[in-house]
Amino acid sequence: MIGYKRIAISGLALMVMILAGCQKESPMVSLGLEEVYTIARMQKLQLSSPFTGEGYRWSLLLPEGTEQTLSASRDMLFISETTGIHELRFMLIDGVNPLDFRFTVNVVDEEVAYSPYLAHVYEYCPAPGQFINKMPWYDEGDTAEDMRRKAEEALSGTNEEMVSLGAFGGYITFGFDHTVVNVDGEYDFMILGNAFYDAGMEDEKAGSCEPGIVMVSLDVNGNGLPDDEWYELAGSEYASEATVHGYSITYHAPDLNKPPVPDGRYLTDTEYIPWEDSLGESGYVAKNYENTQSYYPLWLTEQQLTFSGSRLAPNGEDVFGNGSYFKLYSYAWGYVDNHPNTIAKLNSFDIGWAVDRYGMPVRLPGVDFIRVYTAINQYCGRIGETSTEIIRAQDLHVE
Ligand SMILES: [Ca+2]
Ligand SMILES: [Ca+2]
Ligand SMILES: [Ca+2]
Repeated sequence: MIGYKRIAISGLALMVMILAGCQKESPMVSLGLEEVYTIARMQKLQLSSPFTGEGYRWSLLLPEGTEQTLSASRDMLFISETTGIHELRFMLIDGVNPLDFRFTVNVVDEEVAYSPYLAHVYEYCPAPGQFINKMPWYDEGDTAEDMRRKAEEALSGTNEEMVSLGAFGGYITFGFDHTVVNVDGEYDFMILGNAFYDAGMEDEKAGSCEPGIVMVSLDVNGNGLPDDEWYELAGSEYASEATVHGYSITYHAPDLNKPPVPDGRYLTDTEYIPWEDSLGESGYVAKNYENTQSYYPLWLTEQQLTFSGSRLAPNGEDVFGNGSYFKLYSYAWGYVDNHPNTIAKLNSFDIGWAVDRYGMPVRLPGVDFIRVYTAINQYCGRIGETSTEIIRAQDLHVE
């Protein structure tokens, strides 16, 4: 593992460094930046100006003599998908003590070859659903950590065992053994689900399409945990008036003493798991004859679960009007479990789609954490609640 030198300087440390610099008569030591950094590809080099100033500019010096600005803030994060030598420049804009410093970042191959496939599941937090406690399988006594590990085993590498996220809001957070680089103008990673078009519905692109929204995050604080800012990847419906941003929903654990209310056809209890949402609506995740286990995550002690995010409009059509056959239409692009896995492009994602909470585009050099959540709150008769499933995730820049 090739590390990088991270510059994080407290007032005291800075004083010590300046003193050391005086003794060695080396102005670069007092500056707190190195002349040469060596990092592995797809690893982050995070630098910070050791001094405050009126302005900052970090840039990449391009071979043709031009400069590409990387950051205009005190901090700069550099990452490269490919190996090679990069010349960088840091300018501290200040009327009293300006600085203009050039340095080199040498990007080399990793020592142990990266895997292109999902390596870690950080959180598995499904909403209630007919495949919860089955995908992955819950054994009595399992904890949240056991279920996280089971989800990780199911999805790691090319295992391709299905993991269900349940009804609206249920999510999973995962990552790779490296940072996924945002290559400009290219898809960066792919996530596969279990969507399909019904026979004869290829032109309509409808069948079992259960879109999940993707969020991404960069490990800015460098602690290896997904506790940094999250950004939504804005898919085709992001700006639609039918999309509800800032939506939230609360599900309640089923009352085991309540007499079930069957519909006499597909459902053993139409009033199984109650929910209410931020729009003032309420309803139930019903229970069906086919899946008889608990639909509420059995490893949790909480009696209610709240999820929030952007909600896409319902996409199902009750073809015969009796709940026997629902056709779920796909959305155009930018969602998981929304088009068949055979169409790689429509299951691929560009970090360049990231937006902040205000909907403003964000330029991320790469991402360490990816989250997928079920984006529709919908119940479809015989086939039950709409839930996103995933089976694999893959970095498209690693062979
Ligand atoms: Ca990209
Ligand atoms: Ca973090
Ligand atoms: Ca699905």
